[in-house]
Amino acid sequence: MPAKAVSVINGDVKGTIYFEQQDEFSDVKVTGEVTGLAKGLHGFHVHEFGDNTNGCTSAGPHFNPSGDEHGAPTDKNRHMGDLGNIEASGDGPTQVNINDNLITLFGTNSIVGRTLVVHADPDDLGKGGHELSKTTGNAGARLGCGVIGICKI
Ligand SMILES: [Cu+2]
Ligand SMILES: [Zn+2]
Repeated sequence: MPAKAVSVINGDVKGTIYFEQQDEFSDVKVTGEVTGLAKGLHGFHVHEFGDNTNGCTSAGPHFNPSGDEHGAPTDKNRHMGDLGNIEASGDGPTQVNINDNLITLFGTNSIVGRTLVVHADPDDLGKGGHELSKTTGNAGARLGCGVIGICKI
């Protein structure tokens, strides 16, 4: 059975992002768009909690069930929630089109019920040498976020 989820991003930036997975062994396709981003790279992560009580801050740290360090989506050692960056052209909505082989919509490590966050700054993918590189990628403020919910297929 395929699974589908959606996150409606709100805050200083807005957007709608879909997650689709054919079965528990396949990649997750992440597609959609975000509006209101300044030109450049913006960190894009799944954070641990589906809690927006105090805005995006309440979403907590990057979703990291394996206890790894922050990294790039292509790294072996990464947080499960590390989806890297999205790149805004500064002209029109930012299209998102990511295939990820670590996040899942199935089982105990499902990202459903957690929060998707878009950041003000580039994620340095753990390699920036900043004190925050290995935890957050030093991606700065949380510009917008949305809880990931089950979506009609
Ligand atoms: Cu983040
Ligand atoms: Zn991370």
